Amino acid sequence: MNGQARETVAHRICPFCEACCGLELTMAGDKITKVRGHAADVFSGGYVCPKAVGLKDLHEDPDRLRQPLIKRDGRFVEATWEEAFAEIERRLPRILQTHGKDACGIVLGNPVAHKIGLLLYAARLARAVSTQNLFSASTLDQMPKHLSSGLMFGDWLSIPVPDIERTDFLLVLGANPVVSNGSLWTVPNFRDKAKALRARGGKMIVVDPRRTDTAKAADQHVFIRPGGDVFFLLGMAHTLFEEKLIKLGRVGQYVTGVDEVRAAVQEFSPERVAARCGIAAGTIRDLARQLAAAKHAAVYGRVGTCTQEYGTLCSWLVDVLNILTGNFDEPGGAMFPKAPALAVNTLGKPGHGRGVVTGRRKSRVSGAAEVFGEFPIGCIAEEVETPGEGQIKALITVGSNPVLSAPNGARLSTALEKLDFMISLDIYLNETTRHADVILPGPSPLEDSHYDVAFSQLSYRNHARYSSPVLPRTAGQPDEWETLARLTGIVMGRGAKVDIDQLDDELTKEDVQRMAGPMAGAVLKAVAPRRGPERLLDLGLRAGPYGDQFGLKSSGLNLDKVMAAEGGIDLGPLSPRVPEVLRTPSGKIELAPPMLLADLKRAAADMNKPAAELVIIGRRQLHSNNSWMHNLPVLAKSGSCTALVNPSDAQRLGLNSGGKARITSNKGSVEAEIEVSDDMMPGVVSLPHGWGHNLPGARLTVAASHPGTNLNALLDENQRDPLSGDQVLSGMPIQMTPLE
Ligand SMILES: Nc1nc2c(c(=O)[nH]1)N[C@H]1C(S)=C(S)[C@@H](COP(=O)(O)OP(=O)(O)OC[C@H]3O[C@@H](n4cnc5c(=O)[nH]c(N)nc54)[C@H](O)[C@@H]3O)O[C@H]1N2
Ligand SMILES: Nc1nc2c(c(=O)[nH]1)N[C@H]1C(S)=C(S)[C@@H](COP(=O)(O)OP(=O)(O)OC[C@H]3O[C@@H](n4cnc5c(=O)[nH]c(N)nc54)[C@H](O)[C@@H]3O)O[C@H]1N2
Ligand code: SF4
Ligand SMILES: [Mo]
Repeated sequence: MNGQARETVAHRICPFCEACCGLELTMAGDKITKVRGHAADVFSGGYVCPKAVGLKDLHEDPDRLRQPLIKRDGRFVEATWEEAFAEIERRLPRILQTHGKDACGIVLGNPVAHKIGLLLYAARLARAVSTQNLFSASTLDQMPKHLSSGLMFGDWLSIPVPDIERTDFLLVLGANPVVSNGSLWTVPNFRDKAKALRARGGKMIVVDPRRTDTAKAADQHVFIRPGGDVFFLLGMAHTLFEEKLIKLGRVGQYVTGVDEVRAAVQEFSPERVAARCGIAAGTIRDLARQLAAAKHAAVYGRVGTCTQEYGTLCSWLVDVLNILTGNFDEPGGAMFPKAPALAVNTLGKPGHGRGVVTGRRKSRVSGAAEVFGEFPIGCIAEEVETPGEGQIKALITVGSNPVLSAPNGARLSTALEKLDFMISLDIYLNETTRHADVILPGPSPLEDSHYDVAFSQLSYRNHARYSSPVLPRTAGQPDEWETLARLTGIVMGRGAKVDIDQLDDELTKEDVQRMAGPMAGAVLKAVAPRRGPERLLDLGLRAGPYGDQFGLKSSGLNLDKVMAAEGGIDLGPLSPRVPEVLRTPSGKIELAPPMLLADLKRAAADMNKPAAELVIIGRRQLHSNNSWMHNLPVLAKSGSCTALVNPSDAQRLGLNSGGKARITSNKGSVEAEIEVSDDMMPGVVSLPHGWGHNLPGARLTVAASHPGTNLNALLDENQRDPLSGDQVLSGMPIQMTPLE
């Protein structure tokens, strides 16, 4: 091509969001010249959103770290990998020896779920450190759904998803999949799937304090008072019982606790809950009747229903409605995916298990219960600040930016400065990693392999897809699993020069022996040439529900076959899995977990809480991803951070579009640009999260030039759903005053 590098085409699954779209990348040498959807991808069929093109800017971003950084005398200097690990070996083991394992906190961020190396090897690091002080983005997000699913179905990750291609009625609460592209529900091209649902005569209804793009694509939109979902859902359940609309269907024989739920929802009639949720009793009854009458229906609740003080109750009630109306585990209803690899609900004895427990330990300072091995992320600052045994002295962050992503980042920033040592695995010097002593960057997403271990467990259709690296890694750059393995070696006392392949062999052997017992030797031999995450994946695929069982079932899956299938392997629509999927001790679906029934008393006592005059909620934006994509020019030019205000509030407060306002809560005060919008429910303001890139010491050139406003500066790190530990991010009372 006239002296230019020859163009080649490569395929890669997009690592940015849960939709997991297959991309087609046109490359000229190591440059991306075009990004589009991979039409032959069996799962996403060519769909992409505008963020996909950000892959090029991310790969080329001069601010993206290519070398480790070490802080010396308060300034970051570039270091070799040997120097970085030597610094860690010099400082971390000493802290662990002096202060104990809990002195080292670990924070896992959103990208950990999107990267196979991070997901599988951060777990190993956490096991090696064995700290109680484990935190993650889950308590800013979906922990309530893990807990309700764990209590009802026996495993934290047995989360049902709507079978969108066969449903006739979809009730969406607190989610905006047209923009977010779906969450706890891997469903690329939601918009067209919703369109098809309506075209075949079905109906979509959205319950949200904002008329979102998803609401605009729906048949009906219902405003709800932020934090009011539990009351709305209780009113729905009440109506189903009162109007004798309950039909459990096939799964009925596996459900226990229906009578307890009937009694528990008795006091929450639509008439009593209406004011608290801001939805008229007649509307609640009508929606319950429509849900019950639909041939196939699914209720889906997401981030807006989790990040509130009754998050676990909401998450539970969503599935209670699915079950009570006979839509659970049925085609067109809410169904369990069956992932090909490493899903707990495909392992062990089908139909029974140990279930889940919480609160095996309490956090040291505020006594928050451990849930799914974690404490709430809002506890980090107090655990660093408060002296005593178990105080956090060292912190390891992995793909996590809690200074922007979590409430009250200002307090967290001050606390992080008090640490004796902080390590960040991250690709940017940003608001959080500026506090680190050592930053260890991962490779560009073009340089690593990809398989969605987590999201194949949440997919609208079963599938197996693998991406090989598009480009070779630059010299010296380790894969992130290798970096985590080396940290694990240091923590285990094997030193920075630990042979990570040998360590990986040992730890993998232990894992396999636990699972395969006497077969372990043969199993390991079968995957012998592989190393790292690929070996674990091959083990998972071969032992999984579609696997070749290490040769016993020659038609079954293994990694070679998945690698050879360029657009992936389609494993069909979701199919009923109850009772096989259950891992509860009773072998039943627990409709009435005692912990949840007890929490209803809290809700009942709160039923008459008056609405604050003005509250704030968050939103996601099409050209942005949480806190870290504002540095990519192609995306930055399309998104801006504005506070959406209903016209009646704007008029009352003297606010105008394009003008600025001061927003104040009892936690903080920020300035924001105003956008008057009748998409907002009166009394509710919406500001996107992940902005506020004006903090000193970060190296985000593009983001700093349009920093936006930090929503989380207004929120309270001590406000949580007490059951799941999820932080309350929605419905904070605020005041607004115009600024000249
Ligand atoms: N107010 C409010 N706050 C929210 C939310 C909300 O709705 N409202 N949403 C919450 C939700 S759902 C989530 S998931 C959290 C997310 O919050 P975080 O877990 O902090 O995730 P991100 O903000 O996406 O930041 C990702 C971090 O990983 C780094 N990174 C990106 N790619 C890689 C990589 O390949 N390797 C490594 N090692 N690092 C990488 C980025 O530089 C950044 O530091 O935010 C939450 N915060
Ligand atoms: N473009 C883009 N895509 C993303 C992300 C991103 O930052 N940008 N982030 C990714 C991540 S980490 C996640 S977890 C997913 C989340 O995916 P979604 O759950 O779809 O997230 P949001 O778009 O924030 O939608 C939440 C909705 O809840 C509404 N809401 C707020 N409070 C309440 C309430 O009290 N009740 C009800 N019923 N609704 C309420 C908000 O108005 C908003 O419309 O998106 C992912 N995809
Ligand atoms: S929807 Fe998500 S996975 Fe698909 S292209 Fe956009 S960012 Fe990537
Ligand atoms: Mo999230």
